[in-house]
Amino acid sequence: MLRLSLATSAIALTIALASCAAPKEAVDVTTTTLTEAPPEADQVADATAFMARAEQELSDMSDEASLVFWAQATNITDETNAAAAEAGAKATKLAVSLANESKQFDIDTLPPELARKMQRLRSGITIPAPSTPGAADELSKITTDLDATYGTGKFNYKGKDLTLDELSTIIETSRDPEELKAVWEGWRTVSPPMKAPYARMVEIANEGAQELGYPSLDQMWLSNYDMAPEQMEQEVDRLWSQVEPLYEELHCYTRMKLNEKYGDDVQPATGPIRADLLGNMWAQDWAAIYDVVKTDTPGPSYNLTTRLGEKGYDAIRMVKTGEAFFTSLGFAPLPETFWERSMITRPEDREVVCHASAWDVDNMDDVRIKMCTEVNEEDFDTVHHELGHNFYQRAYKDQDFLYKDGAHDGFHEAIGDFIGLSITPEYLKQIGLIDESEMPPADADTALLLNVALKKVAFLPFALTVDGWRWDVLSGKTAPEDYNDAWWAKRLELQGIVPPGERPAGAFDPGAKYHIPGNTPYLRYFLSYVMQFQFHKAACEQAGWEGPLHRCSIYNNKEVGQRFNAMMEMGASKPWPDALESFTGTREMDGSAIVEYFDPLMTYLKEETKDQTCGWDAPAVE
Ligand code: X8Z
Ligand code: ZN
Repeated sequence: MLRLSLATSAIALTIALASCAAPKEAVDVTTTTLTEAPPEADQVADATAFMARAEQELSDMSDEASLVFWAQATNITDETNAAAAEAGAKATKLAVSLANESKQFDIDTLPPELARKMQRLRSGITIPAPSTPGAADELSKITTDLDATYGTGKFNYKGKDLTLDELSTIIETSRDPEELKAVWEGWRTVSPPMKAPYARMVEIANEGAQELGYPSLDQMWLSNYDMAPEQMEQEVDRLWSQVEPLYEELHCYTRMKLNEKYGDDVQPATGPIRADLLGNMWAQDWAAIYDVVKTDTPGPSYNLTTRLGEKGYDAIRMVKTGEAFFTSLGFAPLPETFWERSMITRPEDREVVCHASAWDVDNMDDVRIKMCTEVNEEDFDTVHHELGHNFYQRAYKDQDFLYKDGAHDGFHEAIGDFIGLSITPEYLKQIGLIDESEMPPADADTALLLNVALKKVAFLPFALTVDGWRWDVLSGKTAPEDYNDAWWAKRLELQGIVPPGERPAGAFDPGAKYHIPGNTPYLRYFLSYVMQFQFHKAACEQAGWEGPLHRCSIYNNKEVGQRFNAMMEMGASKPWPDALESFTGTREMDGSAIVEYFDPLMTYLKEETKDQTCGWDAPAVE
């Protein structure tokens, strides 16, 4: 599958095809019969032949381009950038020309199988170019340059050029507000040069989307969910309204603790939170400030980051441990080539795109990860996340090319994180990372849950911010001169956070987050963070678990593994509600599982914040 977004590569071309919604008038194939009028036999025969050729050509192109993209992402040089730009342009041209060719067939008269593939062919290009001569080349050059600018970005701090990993470590560990502000602002000096090319890219890609029959690219992205784009937006609103109260409570509690630590001058007790105090470069995961916000209740006596080090774990052992979780569920081990070809740690001798990704280079067996793994809890989670992509890719490898993909992109992101939710104290004991004597007692549950909430609940509005901002940019609602203000308006509205100081003219802060220059749609992570709890709850029920959800681990459970694999094997061959139903018994995405998971924590937080003025009074953003 030429799915060159994050699940496979950093270059912004996804011929990932994920839906059944028609470009202008979306059709929900879960409820609509596409074959009411018997199609002309000739049309079907022609469409079948066209599709066979299209899948073959895309598959060949994918094999070729993936290797070029891998070479660039694991060794950024002028040459590899040029080769990647060329391969990207070639792949875009092919994808666009096939999508345009497919217009000769009337989707509504084709048999459902063929209609589904035809639809995926049309809506699945992440950054489409119009067929105007030169457009695909210009677009590909821009996306490759954006990617390389981000990948090689550095900031000179105290006389040393620091990479994003090094700057991130300071944001995670420093408790000096001046240092935090300097480093936070420093990383954002990397992105202003991206602003003009980004605006040009939006212009070209929108022309591409329009040529394919969509009003703008945001609508094309939203057409990849087996329903009309407007309906999908409503779904997102519905899910957010389910989980928003969780976030508001966590925000209120965290702000209170930050105010206690830093005082009113640094973090006032009311209003938004200062973004650089939250332990993450983008304030998307707050687990690094656990020590600052921890509860007064008893907590676990161990720290997973420290423990991994004490037990002699290195990056490879972390990945082996992740693999062992999957094999404990009945999945076949990773192939030898995974170990030979993956990039598991940052190479010393060259520039690489460090942002973690998982690749399916030949759409068959050549799966790999690319990570700059460090021995800590965060990367232990990320290892499971990335392996989730690889095991999904292997599970659907026998599907037709256009179905070698997630049921929707949120499924792809949720597989590994769902496994990660089973990294419980009991599991850590089973694999020897902690002793029986260190098993946290029941009264440590609040503290354990807070640690997970700082990763998972804090993330939800961030994910909506990224694509909320981007949809407005792509639809033309936000003009280039307003990019940065619109970004901070969304950050304030949804996350209740503000920058540590005034932003300079020319700032392009969205560009300092990988997925903006990398052109990876971000709604997928919001969906994943909701659905991974749905998967977890369903799995724990299948396992007959009766305790609290956060203590449940499905490690070693072959029955759950078999049912999970059955969903994974489907790939994108059926509308996503079918896949969801096969594992969870429900056809709807639903936030009630994450709400249930954190229920004991929310009771605690509400009590702790009862004297606070929660919320941050942001003016609503239209
Ligand atoms: O980009 C990723 C993965 C690769 S798909 C490492 N994630 C998002 C991010 O880092 O912003 C996982 C969580 C959200
Ligand atoms: Zn991912």
